[in-house]
Amino acid sequence: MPKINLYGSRISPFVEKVARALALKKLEFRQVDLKSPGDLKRWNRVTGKMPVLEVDGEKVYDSTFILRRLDEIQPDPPLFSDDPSAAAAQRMLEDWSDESLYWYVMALRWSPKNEAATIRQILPTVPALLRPLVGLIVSRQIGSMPRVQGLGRLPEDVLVREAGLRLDDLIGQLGQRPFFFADRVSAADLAVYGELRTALSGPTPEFDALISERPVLADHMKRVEDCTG
Ligand SMILES: N[C@@H](CCC(=O)N[C@@H](CS)C(=O)NCC(=O)O)C(=O)O
Repeated sequence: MPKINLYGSRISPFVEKVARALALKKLEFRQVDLKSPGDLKRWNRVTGKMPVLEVDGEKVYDSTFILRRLDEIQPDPPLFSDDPSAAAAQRMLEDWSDESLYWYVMALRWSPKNEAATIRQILPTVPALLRPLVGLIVSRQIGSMPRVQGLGRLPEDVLVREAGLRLDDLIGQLGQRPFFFADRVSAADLAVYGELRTALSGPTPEFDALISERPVLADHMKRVEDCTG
């Protein structure tokens, strides 16, 4: 059994995605939580982002690269379909979830109405002495990202409406299948699950409402949980 450390907080959808992939493959791991912003650069000198996975001393960054590495370490069960066209669709959905859906979640987490709740959620993982400073740094560095990306500039009602339409598209892509493009869970399901879990983690009541209006998504999340412990 390889010795595996997962660096990062599970508030991050990407860390959650990796933790669920490890559980699916029944790989034991130690979770190392974020304690200060400096941890990110220490763990990952390339992008300074979490998650980072350490496997027998070898570090891999980026949830997508990590999942590919996990398929090499433990091929069973695979994280993509055996059917090449379904696997391509799963890779594209994984990428869309990481690179687009993520920003809807971020934009609502850092909206003027939700920013204080988001900071309160993040700070408990930081030592008390560092909290005032970290609050300021986090809101300047992370909170400004959705505005730079663009979605964070939309009026809140437009953002919520569009987020709902994206969730409807996910339901359309799921169709009658239990998982995206297949009958067994893939990296696409884990990526979407990570985003929806962060969206439901407290600071964004708008997502609570959007997802409770769409029970198909809650059912999908439950299926992912059932196979990832
Ligand atoms: N594409 C990356 C995204 C990772 C990412 O954006 N992580 C965020 C947390 S949700 C982070 O570390 N942000 C800190 C920063 O950007 O400084 C992945 O899939 O791992």
